[in-house]
Amino acid sequence: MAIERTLSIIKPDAVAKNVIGQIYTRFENAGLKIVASRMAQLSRAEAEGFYAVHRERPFFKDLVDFMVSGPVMIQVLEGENAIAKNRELMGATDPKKADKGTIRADFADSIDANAVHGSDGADTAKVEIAYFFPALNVYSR
Ligand code: RTP
Ligand code: MG
Repeated sequence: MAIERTLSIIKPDAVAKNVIGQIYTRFENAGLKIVASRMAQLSRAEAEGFYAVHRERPFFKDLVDFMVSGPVMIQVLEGENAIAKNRELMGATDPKKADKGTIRADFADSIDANAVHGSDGADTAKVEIAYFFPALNVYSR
């Protein structure tokens, strides 16, 4: 299986709940390495650019409002099958539908405040990693 990288964001609700460490532990226990990370307060322009694929969706404004409502923790995760593995750890978009023991089941309150983001495929992972991290700031080991 290929070693992959994926872009993960701990969203403002989970940062406010003080569970960054608990979520990082889940990544580590699943064999995913954190190879870049930084905390950021996203501007509206950054959040809109990041979620540009959803620009025409009815929830776009709520999504952007939420993503700029407080600091986020952004990281690159690296490991075997990292993209799918992270999506598995996250659980379904709507926490009410998320499997027991997933990050969203345990830490998310609603489909809007749903604790984490994870890239949904190899192409988006590449674009999303480049969006937040210049190559020199990602550390393989
Ligand atoms: P994400 O991109 O944040 O990792 O979440 P996802 O792949 O599971 O879901 P996606 O379809 O990409 O949607 C992005 C975010 O928009 C919000 N959303 N709201 N009200 C709604 O019907 C609705 N649908 C999506 C969610 O916060 C979702 O994480
Ligand atoms: Mg998505």
